[in-house]
Amino acid sequence: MSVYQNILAAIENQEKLLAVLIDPDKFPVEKTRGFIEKVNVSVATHIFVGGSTVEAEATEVLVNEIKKYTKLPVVLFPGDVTQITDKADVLLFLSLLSGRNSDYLIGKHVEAIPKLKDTNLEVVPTGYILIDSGAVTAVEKVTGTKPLSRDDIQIVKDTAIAGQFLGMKLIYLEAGSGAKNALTKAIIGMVKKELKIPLIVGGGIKNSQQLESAYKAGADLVVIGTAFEENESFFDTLRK
Ligand code: 1GP
Repeated sequence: MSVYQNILAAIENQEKLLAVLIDPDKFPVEKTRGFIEKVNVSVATHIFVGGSTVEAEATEVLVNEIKKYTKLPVVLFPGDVTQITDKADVLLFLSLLSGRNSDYLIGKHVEAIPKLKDTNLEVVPTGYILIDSGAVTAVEKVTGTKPLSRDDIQIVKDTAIAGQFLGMKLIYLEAGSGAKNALTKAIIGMVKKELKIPLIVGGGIKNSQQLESAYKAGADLVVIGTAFEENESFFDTLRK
């Protein structure tokens, strides 16, 4: 079964999914084994790898290392074409639907094809929607786009549905890595109500209460990065 089919099956069984995000730019590769051992005994279901700015070979080195220690699917969540490696299981083929920079809507995708066409990587088209979290995020800086306002839920909702109509298989609502304010239940709930495809939520989720609240609001898969980077004992509260 593909990673995407597994996600659909989990949702069908009313299971909630949790991805641990590792940014190759910030994560010392020698810490991989100890870190992944903690991931393995936690409720995490996926490992996402990616960052806004990452050195050319760093992603592949890290993915190879992660793969030594876990059976969990490794999902590329790339900030750029250089982060694509066939050592991972699946690639989120992200379109930044909240922005109007054509590079991040189609340009980078065309650039990626020579790298992708001879691999067995599963490719999942994903609508990526950045929402204002009160501070300028790395995504905003790198892509030169503005996030959607969190007060305009209608636009957020319409953007997500437009992504679905364009054929995206996932929608990722993003508050930005290390966001001071995670997305509200209201935004998550309103988007989820209208969507027929799985909903990923991430950015600024730092504890189990916020995680539960995102699930209750309708997130199918939650992504957490910074909270694990800053405090690995967070895993202790998320044991299987
Ligand atoms: C960032 O949504 C992810 O792209 C995770 O955010 O690092 O704030 O957990 P955090």
